[in-house]
Amino acid sequence: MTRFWSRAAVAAIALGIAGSASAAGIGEPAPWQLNLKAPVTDVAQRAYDLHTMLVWIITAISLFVLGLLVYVVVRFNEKANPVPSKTTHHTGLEIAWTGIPILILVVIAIPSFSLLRYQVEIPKADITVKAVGKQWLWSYVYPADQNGGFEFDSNMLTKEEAQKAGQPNLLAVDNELVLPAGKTIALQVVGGDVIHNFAVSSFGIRMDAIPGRLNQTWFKTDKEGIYYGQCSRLCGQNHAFMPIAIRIVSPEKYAAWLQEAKKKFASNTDDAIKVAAR
Ligand SMILES: [Cu+2]
Repeated sequence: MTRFWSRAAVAAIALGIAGSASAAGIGEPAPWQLNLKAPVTDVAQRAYDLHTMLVWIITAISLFVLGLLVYVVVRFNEKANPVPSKTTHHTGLEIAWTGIPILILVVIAIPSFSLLRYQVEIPKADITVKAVGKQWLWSYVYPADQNGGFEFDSNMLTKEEAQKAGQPNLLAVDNELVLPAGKTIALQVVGGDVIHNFAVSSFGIRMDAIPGRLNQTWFKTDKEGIYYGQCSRLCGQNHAFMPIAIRIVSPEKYAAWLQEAKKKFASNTDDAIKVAAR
């Protein structure tokens, strides 16, 4: 899918809803937004392109069928065509209306399977972190062998707190998942109680968090910023209030943050809990 076509699609949508542009950051939804969020990983970009291609195919098919209907109504109504033809078979036409849809499906399937493979095959990771979905918050675990060795909870901010922080209501959290730009991140996702789902559309990731099963996905982005996501599996009363906020920073800032976080969340480690329980 070329950039031209995806731009053309965006332009077509923009014409339909003039004035939809917003000052919102790239990692969050905008008022009156119709298109997907701006993709910032290769996976998200490829998903975006596949989506754009499908929109064009669907549009072409819909217009073609609409054209045929209009033609039939005008050309073959009782007045225009009082003596209808008794034709029942047309071999050429039957081959065409079987063969062409098959070809269209093949054209869709090739990039679709290729993207699926790209998403599922996790490349060698620079950093591995774990997200645990709980009713109704996310906990993040940074393994000890990667200069981490701590975990913390990430709770949604109240409306007032979010406003104060200059962040979007219902998406801002107290402790963000901080990760460096330009590194391949392997993300393990698991459920702590019921099934949740870790979904961040700017990254093109959406992974079920299932109790007792360790799922894995990955992402890599060069764009620093905050990217918001939400739990995307109905998990109970406060399902809508367990947002995900990922802050992508430079590797230097990440190293500094790790040092700080280690101290800040030291009391959350397993060792500390074991000591406290003694
Ligand atoms: Cu949930």
